[in-house]
Amino acid sequence: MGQTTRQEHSFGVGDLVTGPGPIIVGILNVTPDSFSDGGVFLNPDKAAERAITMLSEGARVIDIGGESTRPGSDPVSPEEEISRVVPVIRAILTEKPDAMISVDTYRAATAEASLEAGAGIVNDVTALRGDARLAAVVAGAGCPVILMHMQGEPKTMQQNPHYDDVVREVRDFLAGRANYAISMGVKPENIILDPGIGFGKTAEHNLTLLRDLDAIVQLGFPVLVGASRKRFIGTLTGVEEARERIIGTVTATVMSYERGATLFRVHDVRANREALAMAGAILGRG
Ligand code: HH2
Repeated sequence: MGQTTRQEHSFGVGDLVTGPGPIIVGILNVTPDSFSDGGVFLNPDKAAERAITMLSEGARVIDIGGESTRPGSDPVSPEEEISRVVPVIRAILTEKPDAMISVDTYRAATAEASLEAGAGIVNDVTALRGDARLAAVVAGAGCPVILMHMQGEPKTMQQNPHYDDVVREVRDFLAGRANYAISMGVKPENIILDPGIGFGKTAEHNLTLLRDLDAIVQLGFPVLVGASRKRFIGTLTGVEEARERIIGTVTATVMSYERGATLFRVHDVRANREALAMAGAILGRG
């Protein structure tokens, strides 16, 4: 498949989480319709430029998505998704051969094409439920995988989210998906868990999950939080424009870090990095 790949996917989560400090995962949506940056990075060179800026600002991973999962969004075809993400992965690695790239997909075909092009992490918002083949792809590649909680599916998930006990249900779901991944041959040390902020959740559900995040941290896997610019931050802060929800985002990042999350999927890398540097120093984790 053309270009040489940068690594043999020998990379494990351990290499990330044992490094100094928290890990910033910079968001790069190569979509026409993402809620805060849709249509901005459709051109692969522009997308690569954005990735390189985020890396220079302190992102340790770039998470590339070719399909929006915003509430109400429609799926795209696998071919379309691959044609959006693979050229961007190639363009980034041409400029920055050591860049760690994660692909935000639930499709095995897209994950395979992305890993082949040099991505090193799979970020699956369906936690290996969306495509029966993905678990085998991830296990075979020996790469880290992010398993995220979602109630329902993007098209309808925000219509009437309901839980009896959101923390218990999300925790039990994630524990179950981690066990499933391990049963399919994924190494435990390659698993990252994510409560799925905004995925089939009211503002109250999101806040409860962030408040009680240690229940998920206690499962023993690294925890990623993706609150960046999301609707509930706009609602709580009164900031309507998604791109301006930086202060609310940074607050969620810092408070999640205090509760034990170690990976943060964000659009605004610099602000989150600076806040985490301060928080780490105050908490004595610097
Ligand atoms: N959130 C979004 C997409 N992917 N992956 C993980 N692991 N965690 C998240 O919270 C998460 C995610 C949605 O945000 P965004 O990518 O900014 O928007 P869109 O889905 O509209 O492309």
